[in-house]
Amino acid sequence: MGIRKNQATLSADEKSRFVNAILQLKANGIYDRYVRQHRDLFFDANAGIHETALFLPWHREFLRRLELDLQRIDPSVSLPYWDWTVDRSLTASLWGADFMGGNGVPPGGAVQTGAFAFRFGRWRLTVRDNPAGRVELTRAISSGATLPSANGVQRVLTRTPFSAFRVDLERDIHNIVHGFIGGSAGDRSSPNDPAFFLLHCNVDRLWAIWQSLHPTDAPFQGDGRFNLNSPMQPWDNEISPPTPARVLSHVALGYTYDTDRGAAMTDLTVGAPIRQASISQAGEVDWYRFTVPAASTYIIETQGSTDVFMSLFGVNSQNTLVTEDDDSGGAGNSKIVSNLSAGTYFVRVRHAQTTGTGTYGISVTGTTQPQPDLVEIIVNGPQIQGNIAAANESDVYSFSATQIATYTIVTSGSTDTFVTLNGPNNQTAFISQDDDSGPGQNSQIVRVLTPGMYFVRVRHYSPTGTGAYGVAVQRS
Ligand SMILES: [Cu+2]
Repeated sequence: MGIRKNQATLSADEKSRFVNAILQLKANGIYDRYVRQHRDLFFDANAGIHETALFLPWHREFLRRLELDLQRIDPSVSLPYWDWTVDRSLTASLWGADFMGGNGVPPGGAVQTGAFAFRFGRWRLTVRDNPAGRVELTRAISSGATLPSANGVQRVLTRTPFSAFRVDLERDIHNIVHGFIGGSAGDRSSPNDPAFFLLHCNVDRLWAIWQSLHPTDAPFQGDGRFNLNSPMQPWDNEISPPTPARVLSHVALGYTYDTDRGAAMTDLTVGAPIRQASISQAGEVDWYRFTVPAASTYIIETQGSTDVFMSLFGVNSQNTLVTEDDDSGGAGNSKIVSNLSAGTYFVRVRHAQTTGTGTYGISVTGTTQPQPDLVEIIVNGPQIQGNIAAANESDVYSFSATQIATYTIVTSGSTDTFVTLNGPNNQTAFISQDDDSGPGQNSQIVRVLTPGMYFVRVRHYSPTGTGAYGVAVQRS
Protein backbone atom coordinates (compact mmCIF):
# COMPACT_ATOMS: atom_id res chain seq x y z
CA MET A 1 0.00 0.00 0.00
CA GLY A 2 1.40 3.39 -0.94
CA ILE A 3 2.24 5.83 1.82
CA ARG A 4 1.66 9.49 1.15
CA LYS A 5 4.44 11.36 2.91
CA ASN A 6 5.04 14.90 4.00
CA GLN A 7 6.90 16.45 1.06
CA ALA A 8 9.47 17.95 3.44
CA THR A 9 10.62 14.43 4.35
CA LEU A 10 11.15 13.14 0.80
CA SER A 11 14.66 12.06 -0.19
CA ALA A 12 16.33 13.55 -3.27
CA ASP A 13 15.57 10.28 -5.08
CA GLU A 14 11.89 10.36 -4.10
CA LYS A 15 11.55 13.95 -5.29
CA SER A 16 13.18 13.22 -8.59
CA ARG A 17 11.02 10.14 -9.20
CA PHE A 18 7.88 12.15 -8.47
CA VAL A 19 8.91 15.00 -10.78
CA ASN A 20 9.88 12.56 -13.54
CA ALA A 21 6.61 10.66 -13.33
CA ILE A 22 4.68 13.96 -13.56
CA LEU A 23 6.75 14.99 -16.60
CA GLN A 24 6.02 11.67 -18.32
CA LEU A 25 2.31 11.98 -17.59
CA LYS A 26 2.44 15.46 -19.10
CA ALA A 27 4.34 14.20 -22.15
CA ASN A 28 1.82 11.46 -22.89
CA GLY A 29 -1.13 13.84 -22.63
CA ILE A 30 -2.79 12.25 -19.61
CA TYR A 31 -1.83 15.03 -17.21
CA ASP A 32 -3.67 17.60 -19.30
CA ARG A 33 -6.83 15.50 -19.17
CA TYR A 34 -6.86 16.08 -15.43
CA VAL A 35 -6.37 19.80 -15.92
CA ARG A 36 -9.27 19.85 -18.37
CA GLN A 37 -11.60 17.92 -16.05
CA HIS A 38 -10.96 20.30 -13.19
CA ARG A 39 -11.32 23.38 -15.37
CA ASP A 40 -14.50 22.26 -17.12
CA LEU A 41 -16.28 21.08 -13.98
CA PHE A 42 -15.13 23.97 -11.81
CA PHE A 43 -18.30 26.03 -12.09
CA ASP A 44 -20.54 23.27 -13.44
CA ALA A 45 -23.61 23.32 -11.20
CA ASN A 46 -24.44 19.72 -12.09
CA ALA A 47 -20.99 18.47 -11.18
CA GLY A 48 -20.64 20.56 -8.04
CA ILE A 49 -16.98 19.94 -7.35
CA HIS A 50 -16.61 23.16 -5.36
CA GLU A 51 -18.86 24.76 -2.74
CA THR A 52 -20.94 21.59 -2.40
CA ALA A 53 -20.83 18.40 -0.38
CA LEU A 54 -18.81 16.78 -3.18
CA PHE A 55 -15.76 18.97 -2.67
CA LEU A 56 -13.81 16.46 -0.57
CA PRO A 57 -15.00 13.17 -2.19
CA TRP A 58 -14.51 14.50 -5.71
CA HIS A 59 -10.98 15.73 -5.12
CA ARG A 60 -10.10 12.48 -3.31
CA GLU A 61 -11.13 10.49 -6.38
CA PHE A 62 -9.38 12.95 -8.70
CA LEU A 63 -6.08 12.70 -6.81
CA ARG A 64 -6.27 8.93 -6.50
CA ARG A 65 -6.72 8.51 -10.26
CA LEU A 66 -3.75 10.71 -11.00
CA GLU A 67 -1.70 8.86 -8.39
CA LEU A 68 -2.54 5.49 -9.99
CA ASP A 69 -1.50 6.91 -13.37
CA LEU A 70 1.81 8.03 -11.86
CA GLN A 71 2.31 4.57 -10.36
CA ARG A 72 1.87 2.98 -13.77
CA ILE A 73 4.94 4.99 -14.76
CA ASP A 74 6.85 4.49 -11.49
CA PRO A 75 5.30 2.15 -8.89
CA SER A 76 7.41 3.69 -6.12
CA VAL A 77 5.69 7.08 -6.44
CA SER A 78 2.95 8.29 -4.09
CA LEU A 79 1.50 11.78 -3.88
CA PRO A 80 3.29 13.88 -1.26
CA TYR A 81 1.39 16.40 0.83
CA TRP A 82 2.32 19.93 1.74
CA ASP A 83 1.73 20.89 5.36
CA TRP A 84 1.57 24.65 4.96
CA THR A 85 1.34 25.19 8.72
CA VAL A 86 5.02 24.16 8.84
CA ASP A 87 6.54 24.92 5.43
CA ARG A 88 5.41 28.50 5.06
CA SER A 89 8.19 30.34 3.30
CA LEU A 90 9.57 30.58 -0.19
CA THR A 91 12.81 29.10 1.07
CA ALA A 92 11.04 25.82 1.97
CA SER A 93 12.45 22.84 0.06
CA LEU A 94 9.01 22.51 -1.57
CA TRP A 95 9.89 25.40 -3.91
CA GLY A 96 13.39 24.12 -4.67
CA ALA A 97 14.66 23.72 -8.23
CA ASP A 98 14.76 19.93 -7.66
CA PHE A 99 11.05 19.81 -6.83
CA MET A 100 8.21 22.25 -7.54
CA GLY A 101 10.49 25.06 -8.68
CA GLY A 102 10.37 28.59 -7.38
CA ASN A 103 8.28 31.69 -7.56
CA GLY A 104 7.21 33.50 -10.69
CA VAL A 105 9.32 36.40 -11.88
CA PRO A 106 7.96 39.75 -13.08
CA PRO A 107 6.79 40.83 -15.52
CA GLY A 108 4.22 38.12 -16.08
CA GLY A 109 5.11 35.87 -13.19
CA ALA A 110 6.50 32.92 -15.17
CA VAL A 111 8.30 30.33 -13.05
CA GLN A 112 12.01 30.22 -13.98
CA THR A 113 13.40 27.32 -11.95
CA GLY A 114 12.64 23.62 -11.72
CA ALA A 115 11.34 21.11 -14.24
CA PHE A 116 8.01 22.89 -14.65
CA ALA A 117 9.51 26.17 -15.83
CA PHE A 118 8.33 26.81 -19.41
CA ARG A 119 11.82 27.76 -20.51
CA PHE A 120 13.06 24.18 -20.12
CA GLY A 121 10.60 23.03 -22.76
CA ARG A 122 8.70 20.30 -20.95
CA TRP A 123 5.88 22.23 -19.33
CA ARG A 124 3.57 24.18 -21.60
CA LEU A 125 0.06 24.98 -20.41
CA THR A 126 -2.13 23.54 -23.15
CA VAL A 127 -5.39 23.69 -21.16
CA ARG A 128 -6.02 27.24 -20.03
CA ASP A 129 -8.96 29.16 -18.56
CA ASN A 130 -8.76 31.56 -21.47
CA PRO A 131 -7.45 30.50 -24.89
CA ALA A 132 -5.47 33.74 -24.97
CA GLY A 133 -3.94 32.99 -21.56
CA ARG A 134 -0.29 32.44 -20.88
CA VAL A 135 1.40 29.19 -21.83
CA GLU A 136 3.97 29.45 -19.00
CA LEU A 137 3.35 28.17 -15.48
CA THR A 138 2.99 31.31 -13.36
CA ARG A 139 3.12 31.93 -9.62
CA ALA A 140 2.87 34.93 -7.32
CA ILE A 141 3.72 33.27 -4.03
CA SER A 142 2.62 35.09 -0.88
CA SER A 143 1.65 38.24 -2.73
CA GLY A 144 -2.07 37.59 -2.30
CA ALA A 145 -2.85 35.65 0.85
CA THR A 146 -1.30 34.59 4.14
CA LEU A 147 -1.14 30.84 4.73
CA PRO A 148 -3.53 29.41 7.32
CA SER A 149 -1.85 28.95 10.70
CA ALA A 150 -1.62 25.79 12.77
CA ASN A 151 -4.25 27.28 15.07
CA GLY A 152 -6.51 27.97 12.11
CA VAL A 153 -6.22 24.39 10.91
CA GLN A 154 -6.72 23.10 14.45
CA ARG A 155 -9.91 25.15 14.79
CA VAL A 156 -11.30 23.76 11.55
CA LEU A 157 -10.48 20.20 12.65
CA THR A 158 -12.65 20.69 15.74
CA ARG A 159 -15.71 21.71 13.67
CA THR A 160 -18.64 19.32 13.55
CA PRO A 161 -20.71 18.03 11.87
CA PHE A 162 -19.06 17.16 8.55
CA SER A 163 -21.01 19.86 6.68
CA ALA A 164 -19.59 22.61 8.91
CA PHE A 165 -16.07 21.16 8.71
CA ARG A 166 -16.26 20.94 4.91
CA VAL A 167 -17.34 24.56 4.50
CA ASP A 168 -14.56 25.88 6.73
CA LEU A 169 -11.87 23.62 5.28
CA GLU A 170 -12.79 24.61 1.73
CA ARG A 171 -13.27 28.36 2.23
CA ASP A 172 -11.00 29.28 5.11
CA ILE A 173 -8.11 26.94 4.41
CA HIS A 174 -8.10 25.50 0.89
CA ASN A 175 -9.14 28.62 -1.01
CA ILE A 176 -6.54 30.68 0.80
CA VAL A 177 -3.70 28.30 -0.04
CA HIS A 178 -4.63 28.53 -3.73
CA GLY A 179 -4.47 32.32 -3.37
CA PHE A 180 -1.14 32.09 -1.57
CA ILE A 181 0.49 30.37 -4.56
CA GLY A 182 -1.29 32.66 -6.98
CA GLY A 183 -0.76 32.69 -10.74
CA SER A 184 -1.81 29.45 -12.44
CA ALA A 185 -2.86 27.94 -9.10
CA GLY A 186 -5.59 30.56 -8.83
CA ASP A 187 -7.24 29.54 -12.10
CA ARG A 188 -9.96 27.01 -12.83
CA SER A 189 -7.19 25.12 -14.60
CA SER A 190 -5.16 25.19 -11.37
CA PRO A 191 -3.88 21.59 -11.73
CA ASN A 192 -1.54 23.12 -14.33
CA ASP A 193 0.63 23.80 -11.29
CA PRO A 194 1.78 20.41 -9.94
CA ALA A 195 1.79 22.05 -6.49
CA PHE A 196 -2.01 21.72 -6.80
CA PHE A 197 -1.69 18.02 -6.02
CA LEU A 198 0.45 18.59 -2.93
CA LEU A 199 -2.02 21.21 -1.71
CA HIS A 200 -5.03 18.96 -2.28
CA CYS A 201 -3.23 15.94 -0.85
CA ASN A 202 -3.01 17.86 2.43
CA VAL A 203 -6.69 18.84 2.21
CA ASP A 204 -7.47 15.14 1.74
CA ARG A 205 -5.26 14.26 4.71
CA LEU A 206 -7.08 16.80 6.88
CA TRP A 207 -10.37 15.09 6.00
CA ALA A 208 -8.85 11.77 7.12
CA ILE A 209 -7.59 13.35 10.35
CA TRP A 210 -11.01 14.89 10.98
CA GLN A 211 -12.57 11.45 10.58
CA SER A 212 -10.19 9.97 13.14
CA LEU A 213 -10.81 12.84 15.57
CA HIS A 214 -14.59 12.49 15.31
CA PRO A 215 -15.20 8.75 15.04
CA THR A 216 -18.84 9.06 16.03
CA ASP A 217 -19.65 11.77 13.45
CA ALA A 218 -20.76 10.84 9.94
CA PRO A 219 -17.64 11.02 7.71
CA PHE A 220 -19.74 12.72 5.01
CA GLN A 221 -23.10 14.46 4.78
CA GLY A 222 -25.10 15.23 1.68
CA ASP A 223 -26.33 18.75 1.05
CA GLY A 224 -29.71 18.23 -0.60
CA ARG A 225 -28.18 18.20 -4.08
CA PHE A 226 -25.56 15.52 -3.65
CA ASN A 227 -25.70 12.56 -1.33
CA LEU A 228 -23.66 9.51 -0.40
CA ASN A 229 -24.65 7.69 -3.57
CA SER A 230 -24.43 10.49 -6.12
CA PRO A 231 -22.29 9.37 -9.08
CA MET A 232 -19.53 11.90 -9.60
CA GLN A 233 -18.72 13.50 -12.95
CA PRO A 234 -16.88 13.07 -15.25
CA TRP A 235 -16.79 9.40 -14.30
CA ASP A 236 -20.58 8.98 -14.13
CA ASN A 237 -20.72 6.98 -17.35
CA GLU A 238 -18.47 4.28 -15.98
CA ILE A 239 -20.09 0.93 -15.18
CA SER A 240 -19.59 1.48 -11.47
CA PRO A 241 -19.09 5.22 -11.08
CA PRO A 242 -17.39 6.62 -8.00
CA THR A 243 -19.67 8.07 -5.32
CA PRO A 244 -18.92 9.72 -1.98
CA ALA A 245 -19.79 6.43 -0.26
CA ARG A 246 -17.04 4.69 -2.19
CA VAL A 247 -14.31 7.10 -1.15
CA LEU A 248 -15.02 7.57 2.56
CA SER A 249 -12.08 5.43 3.62
CA HIS A 250 -8.77 6.46 2.09
CA VAL A 251 -7.22 3.22 3.35
CA ALA A 252 -9.84 1.23 1.42
CA LEU A 253 -8.81 3.15 -1.70
CA GLY A 254 -5.30 1.79 -1.29
CA TYR A 255 -3.19 4.48 0.33
CA THR A 256 -2.27 5.71 3.79
CA TYR A 257 -0.76 8.88 5.20
CA ASP A 258 2.42 8.88 7.21
CA THR A 259 0.32 10.56 9.89
CA ASP A 260 -2.31 7.82 10.08
CA ARG A 261 -2.50 5.95 13.30
CA GLY A 262 -0.63 2.68 12.99
CA ALA A 263 -2.82 -0.19 11.98
CA ALA A 264 -1.24 -2.00 14.90
CA MET A 265 -2.58 -1.55 18.40
CA THR A 266 0.11 -1.66 21.07
CA ASP A 267 -0.68 -3.80 24.11
CA LEU A 268 0.10 -2.42 27.55
CA THR A 269 0.35 -4.58 30.63
CA VAL A 270 -0.91 -3.28 33.96
CA GLY A 271 2.07 -2.76 36.24
CA ALA A 272 4.68 -3.12 33.47
CA PRO A 273 7.51 -0.56 33.15
CA ILE A 274 6.92 2.65 31.23
CA ARG A 275 6.76 2.10 27.51
CA GLN A 276 8.49 4.65 25.28
CA ALA A 277 6.73 5.93 22.18
CA SER A 278 6.73 8.93 19.93
CA ILE A 279 4.48 11.14 17.89
CA SER A 280 6.87 11.51 15.01
CA GLN A 281 4.55 13.22 12.53
CA ALA A 282 2.09 16.03 12.99
CA GLY A 283 -1.40 14.62 13.45
CA GLU A 284 -0.21 11.15 14.44
CA VAL A 285 -2.39 9.19 16.84
CA ASP A 286 -1.17 6.22 18.88
CA TRP A 287 -3.51 3.51 20.19
CA TYR A 288 -2.98 1.21 23.15
CA ARG A 289 -4.98 -1.60 24.64
CA PHE A 290 -4.89 -3.08 28.12
CA THR A 291 -6.88 -5.60 30.07
CA VAL A 292 -8.29 -5.00 33.52
CA PRO A 293 -8.45 -8.33 35.37
CA ALA A 294 -10.55 -7.11 38.30
CA ALA A 295 -12.46 -3.98 39.21
CA SER A 296 -10.17 -1.47 40.89
CA THR A 297 -8.71 2.00 40.51
CA TYR A 298 -6.25 2.29 37.63
CA ILE A 299 -3.86 5.07 36.70
CA ILE A 300 -2.98 5.64 33.05
CA GLU A 301 -0.31 8.28 32.67
CA THR A 302 2.30 9.67 30.32
CA GLN A 303 5.78 10.96 31.10
CA GLY A 304 8.26 13.22 29.41
CA SER A 305 8.29 16.74 28.07
CA THR A 306 5.79 16.33 25.22
CA ASP A 307 2.35 17.90 25.69
CA VAL A 308 0.16 14.90 24.94
CA PHE A 309 -3.61 14.48 25.10
CA MET A 310 -5.02 11.15 26.20
CA SER A 311 -8.45 9.57 25.79
CA LEU A 312 -9.65 6.39 27.50
CA PHE A 313 -12.26 4.18 25.80
CA GLY A 314 -14.06 1.06 27.00
CA VAL A 315 -15.08 -1.22 28.42
CA ASN A 316 -14.62 -3.63 25.50
CA SER A 317 -15.32 -0.85 22.98
CA GLN A 318 -12.90 1.40 21.13
CA ASN A 319 -15.72 3.86 20.48
CA THR A 320 -17.11 4.42 23.96
CA LEU A 321 -15.34 7.31 25.65
CA VAL A 322 -14.72 6.93 29.37
CA THR A 323 -12.80 10.14 29.96
CA GLU A 324 -10.14 12.40 28.48
CA ASP A 325 -7.30 14.35 29.93
CA ASP A 326 -4.74 16.88 28.78
CA ASP A 327 -2.47 18.03 31.57
CA SER A 328 -3.42 16.38 34.88
CA GLY A 329 -0.03 14.67 35.03
CA GLY A 330 1.74 18.03 35.13
CA ALA A 331 4.30 19.40 32.64
CA GLY A 332 2.00 18.65 29.73
CA ASN A 333 1.51 15.02 30.68
CA SER A 334 -1.85 13.32 30.81
CA LYS A 335 -3.06 11.33 33.78
CA ILE A 336 -6.32 9.48 34.14
CA VAL A 337 -7.27 7.91 37.47
CA SER A 338 -10.37 5.85 37.02
CA ASN A 339 -12.34 3.12 38.73
CA LEU A 340 -12.56 0.48 36.03
CA SER A 341 -14.56 -2.72 35.89
CA ALA A 342 -13.00 -5.85 34.41
CA GLY A 343 -12.56 -5.89 30.63
CA THR A 344 -10.52 -4.41 27.80
CA TYR A 345 -9.79 -0.70 27.56
CA PHE A 346 -8.31 1.43 24.78
CA VAL A 347 -6.11 4.50 25.12
CA ARG A 348 -5.62 7.05 22.37
CA VAL A 349 -2.65 9.42 22.61
CA ARG A 350 -2.12 12.43 20.41
CA HIS A 351 -0.21 15.69 20.71
CA ALA A 352 -2.21 18.49 22.30
CA GLN A 353 -1.40 20.66 19.25
CA THR A 354 -2.24 19.61 15.69
CA THR A 355 1.28 20.08 14.46
CA GLY A 356 3.13 18.96 17.58
CA THR A 357 5.55 16.04 17.70
CA GLY A 358 7.72 14.45 20.39
CA THR A 359 8.47 11.41 22.49
CA TYR A 360 6.64 10.25 25.59
CA GLY A 361 6.35 7.30 27.93
CA ILE A 362 3.11 5.61 28.89
CA SER A 363 2.14 3.23 31.67
CA VAL A 364 -0.89 1.70 33.36
CA THR A 365 -0.79 0.86 37.00
CA GLY A 366 -3.43 -0.67 39.24
CA THR A 367 -3.92 0.31 42.82
CA THR A 368 -4.19 -2.41 45.37
CA GLN A 369 -6.66 -0.58 47.57
CA PRO A 370 -10.13 -1.98 47.25
CA GLN A 371 -12.55 0.42 45.65
CA PRO A 372 -13.97 2.56 48.43
CA ASP A 373 -17.66 2.27 49.07
CA LEU A 374 -19.29 5.03 47.15
CA VAL A 375 -21.15 7.75 48.99
CA GLU A 376 -24.71 7.82 47.72
CA ILE A 377 -26.39 11.08 46.87
CA ILE A 378 -30.10 10.96 47.71
CA VAL A 379 -32.12 12.39 44.82
CA ASN A 380 -33.93 15.55 46.00
CA GLY A 381 -32.13 15.10 49.33
CA PRO A 382 -29.62 17.42 50.97
CA GLN A 383 -26.43 18.26 49.18
CA ILE A 384 -23.34 16.34 50.15
CA GLN A 385 -20.25 18.23 51.22
CA GLY A 386 -17.07 17.07 49.55
CA ASN A 387 -13.49 18.22 49.42
CA ILE A 388 -10.72 17.92 46.86
CA ALA A 389 -7.97 17.73 49.43
CA ALA A 390 -5.04 16.99 47.13
CA ALA A 391 -4.02 17.71 43.54
CA ASN A 392 -5.56 15.28 41.05
CA GLU A 393 -8.04 13.89 43.58
CA SER A 394 -11.45 12.96 42.33
CA ASP A 395 -14.49 11.90 44.34
CA VAL A 396 -17.04 9.45 43.02
CA TYR A 397 -20.67 9.35 44.16
CA SER A 398 -23.59 7.20 43.19
CA PHE A 399 -27.26 8.02 42.94
CA SER A 400 -30.25 5.97 42.04
CA ALA A 401 -32.75 7.05 39.39
CA THR A 402 -36.03 5.32 40.13
CA GLN A 403 -38.07 6.74 37.27
CA ILE A 404 -37.57 8.26 33.83
CA ALA A 405 -37.26 11.97 34.51
CA THR A 406 -34.99 14.95 34.09
CA TYR A 407 -32.20 14.91 36.65
CA THR A 408 -29.96 17.85 37.49
CA ILE A 409 -26.54 17.19 38.97
CA VAL A 410 -25.12 20.42 40.32
CA THR A 411 -22.20 21.50 42.48
CA SER A 412 -22.08 24.53 44.77
CA GLY A 413 -19.46 26.64 46.46
CA SER A 414 -16.48 28.60 45.21
CA THR A 415 -14.32 25.71 43.98
CA ASP A 416 -14.06 25.32 40.18
CA THR A 417 -15.35 21.77 39.91
CA PHE A 418 -15.49 19.49 36.87
CA VAL A 419 -18.17 16.80 36.88
CA THR A 420 -18.47 13.59 34.86
CA LEU A 421 -21.67 11.52 34.75
CA ASN A 422 -21.44 7.80 34.01
CA GLY A 423 -24.01 5.01 33.98
CA PRO A 424 -26.51 3.51 34.13
CA ASN A 425 -25.25 0.60 36.23
CA ASN A 426 -21.77 0.96 34.78
CA GLN A 427 -19.14 3.20 36.28
CA THR A 428 -17.25 3.51 33.03
CA ALA A 429 -20.07 4.20 30.56
CA PHE A 430 -19.71 7.89 29.81
CA ILE A 431 -22.86 10.05 29.59
CA SER A 432 -21.78 13.64 29.94
CA GLN A 433 -19.32 16.00 31.53
CA ASP A 434 -19.41 19.65 32.48
CA ASP A 435 -17.16 22.37 33.77
CA ASP A 436 -19.00 25.63 34.32
CA SER A 437 -22.68 25.34 33.37
CA GLY A 438 -23.79 25.86 36.98
CA PRO A 439 -23.81 29.10 38.98
CA GLY A 440 -20.39 30.76 39.20
CA GLN A 441 -17.76 28.20 38.31
CA ASN A 442 -19.92 25.32 39.41
CA SER A 443 -20.78 22.37 37.22
CA GLN A 444 -24.26 21.36 36.17
CA ILE A 445 -25.51 18.46 34.08
CA VAL A 446 -29.19 18.26 33.14
CA ARG A 447 -30.19 14.95 31.58
CA VAL A 448 -33.20 12.75 31.07
CA LEU A 449 -32.20 9.45 32.68
CA THR A 450 -33.73 6.01 32.63
CA PRO A 451 -33.97 4.04 35.90
CA GLY A 452 -30.67 2.69 37.20
CA MET A 453 -27.59 3.49 39.23
CA TYR A 454 -25.53 6.48 38.08
CA PHE A 455 -22.07 7.65 39.03
CA VAL A 456 -20.91 11.23 39.51
CA ARG A 457 -17.20 11.98 39.52
CA VAL A 458 -16.13 15.37 40.87
CA ARG A 459 -12.65 16.75 40.38
CA HIS A 460 -11.08 20.18 40.33
CA TYR A 461 -10.95 21.78 36.89
CA SER A 462 -7.27 22.49 37.41
CA PRO A 463 -4.98 19.47 37.90
CA THR A 464 -3.37 21.25 40.83
CA GLY A 465 -6.52 22.78 42.31
CA THR A 466 -8.05 21.87 45.67
CA GLY A 467 -11.09 23.02 47.63
CA ALA A 468 -14.44 22.19 49.19
CA TYR A 469 -17.70 21.88 47.31
CA GLY A 470 -21.27 20.64 47.65
CA VAL A 471 -22.97 18.26 45.24
CA ALA A 472 -26.66 17.46 44.87
CA VAL A 473 -29.05 15.72 42.48
CA GLN A 474 -32.55 17.04 41.80
CA ARG A 475 -35.30 15.33 39.89
CA SER A 476 -37.85 17.48 38.08
CU1 LIG B 1 -8.17 23.32 -4.76
